[in-house]
Amino acid sequence: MKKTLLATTLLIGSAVSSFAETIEVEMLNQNEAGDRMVFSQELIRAEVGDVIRFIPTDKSHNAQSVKDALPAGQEEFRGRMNQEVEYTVTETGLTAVICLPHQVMGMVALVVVGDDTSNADQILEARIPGKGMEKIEALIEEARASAPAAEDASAKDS
Ligand SMILES: [Cu+2]
Repeated sequence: MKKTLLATTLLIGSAVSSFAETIEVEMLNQNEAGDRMVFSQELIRAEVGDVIRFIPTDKSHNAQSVKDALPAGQEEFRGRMNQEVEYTVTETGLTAVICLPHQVMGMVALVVVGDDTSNADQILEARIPGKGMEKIEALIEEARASAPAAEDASAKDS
């Protein structure tokens, strides 16, 4: 019974996500878990048409894409220090997002659009230093592990 309810919730969830959304991500000196220099969301799931808004809640951060670490056809973006910036999603696939001064400390995020992880190898070849790339690798694993299995699960339960 519980499983059926969960499957129903997942179906409703995916139906809702077909409308364009604005996803807000904060740039933080510290999150609730105590991690320093982080984006409030690190695995950002989105759909084509969504807007991801990076908000300078704390000072001395920016948000930007990385050369060659985004889907073909997707426009790069580069927020200035302490400035809000919006990333309008036009393509499916993975995009790496960094804070330029803190990427080496792991201040990065991964945008996953349409559960499409087909450009993962391209992301892993991009130039992201230190802990930034370690976290990107972990986020890609997380994105793969939690991707389209939902459909199979609901089919089994019904
Ligand atoms: Cu930063």
